[in-house]
Amino acid sequence: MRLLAIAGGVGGAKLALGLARMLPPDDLHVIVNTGDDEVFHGLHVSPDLDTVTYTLAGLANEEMGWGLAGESFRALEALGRLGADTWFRLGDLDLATHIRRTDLLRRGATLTEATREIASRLGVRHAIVPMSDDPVRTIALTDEGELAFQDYFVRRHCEPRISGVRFDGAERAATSPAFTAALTEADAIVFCPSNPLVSVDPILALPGVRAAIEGFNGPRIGVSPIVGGAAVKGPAAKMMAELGEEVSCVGVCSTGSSSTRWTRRTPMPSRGWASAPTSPTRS
Ligand code: FO1
Repeated sequence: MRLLAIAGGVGGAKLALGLARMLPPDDLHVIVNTGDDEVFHGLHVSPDLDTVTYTLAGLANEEMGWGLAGESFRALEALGRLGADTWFRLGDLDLATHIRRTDLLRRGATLTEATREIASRLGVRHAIVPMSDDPVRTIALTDEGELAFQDYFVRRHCEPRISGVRFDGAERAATSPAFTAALTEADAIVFCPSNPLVSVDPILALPGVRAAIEGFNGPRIGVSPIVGGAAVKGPAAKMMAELGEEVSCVGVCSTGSSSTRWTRRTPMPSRGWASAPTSPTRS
């Protein structure tokens, strides 16, 4: 059974880990959102790719929900002393990943190749695949104006009220070759319990993805990140409420098709959404 899993950060990583424990490496492709990617201190940071990679490698920092276990922040403190912005907390160990990724990209590697190299060096055997090798940037439209995703999510703690979400570059971006191949070869598609608005939707916004999923013949299974009217973790419920979506697994299903509030709405052709089990990480 070849499975294609669509994932964002923590929620996606947790289900991907469970799937990786059950499936041989050739049978699982985890397609990961890169709309959250950002450049900090000149380094290309791919938060969701790293969360999935660290989780599958058994190296994730479970208390923070991002980065590596046993992390320290001495380099960041030093950067702060030198006048750099430090609201996005890059750990000392995590920095190695961003330095290595940036160097690989600078030498001509694609994001897919850089991700494969880093994941394989960290001992991950299943395929972790960026949704695209082209830049796509998630922008939150808020009552404080347009905010780049990490600005909204980390610097402003998701406090501004959102009226929409946009994926800059999505219409020009191509799906990564491994994503394209997995879409045609998969026997089943699983939507991980990731934020439908800013983790799943950027992937669906890439040209051809929605049509490929609509035309897919196998099972399409969604695991809802909303349980009992609240997000298992993160700001999904707040964001959905602000956009007028029903905060439930039904709402997740419909937001999963509205990549922005001004694009057409096509119901996701899912054959049923399961609720994620409640977890100690519920916020
Ligand atoms: N999330 C935070 O809430 N605060 C941070 O300072 C922070 C730093 C960070 C550094 C590297 C990384 O890969 C992720 C990081 N995250 C941080 C998580 C990230 O902002 C989000 O969880 C994802 O973009 C949403 O999936």
